[in-house]
Amino acid sequence: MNDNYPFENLPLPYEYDALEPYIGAETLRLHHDAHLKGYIDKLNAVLEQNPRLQKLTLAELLRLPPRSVSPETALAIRRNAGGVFNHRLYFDSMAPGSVAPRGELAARLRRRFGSIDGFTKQLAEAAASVFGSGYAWLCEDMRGGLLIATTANQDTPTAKPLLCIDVWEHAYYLDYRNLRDRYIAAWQSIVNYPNASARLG
Ligand code: MN3
Repeated sequence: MNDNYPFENLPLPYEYDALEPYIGAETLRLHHDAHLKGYIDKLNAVLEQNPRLQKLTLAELLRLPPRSVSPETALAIRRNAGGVFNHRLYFDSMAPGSVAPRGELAARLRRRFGSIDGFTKQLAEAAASVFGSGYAWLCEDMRGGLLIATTANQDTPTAKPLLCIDVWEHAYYLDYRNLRDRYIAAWQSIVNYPNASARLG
């Protein structure tokens, strides 16, 4: 895992066309090779100017103590370390051919949301409700409870993320134009629940 400066754009764990017909190869290529690459390059540029931050992991960069850096640096890190973290998790939250949640994750989803369908419906509603650009997340709180969260821009939730859906228009516009609901519905067919399970505390 490349978790320190200099950050690299690691290859996707699947081919660009592997998520078709739900997400097209052109969308995925642009999203990974242009959008994520942009956040990586900008994060590296900020860290190049701030050598004392170069040893920090991505998670540590996202939890920098307030006022430990200038407001401009703090904002640039929040946007770009967030952009790297969020996109890595998003691409890791997908796989060709979703299988239903199993084991401990399935049990905890049922306990919290009543059923797996109840969870997917609430996640879809949360993703649809994001105003402008952002993400919807499944997270685990410090007591092990599951929750759904939304964030704006490249902000990252305070609870531990297990999976996320990117609802910035660049994630779906080529495939679905402005129809975010259609993208969200299609996305349910490519969710990587085994990866979400592996992140449970
Ligand atoms: Mn994106």
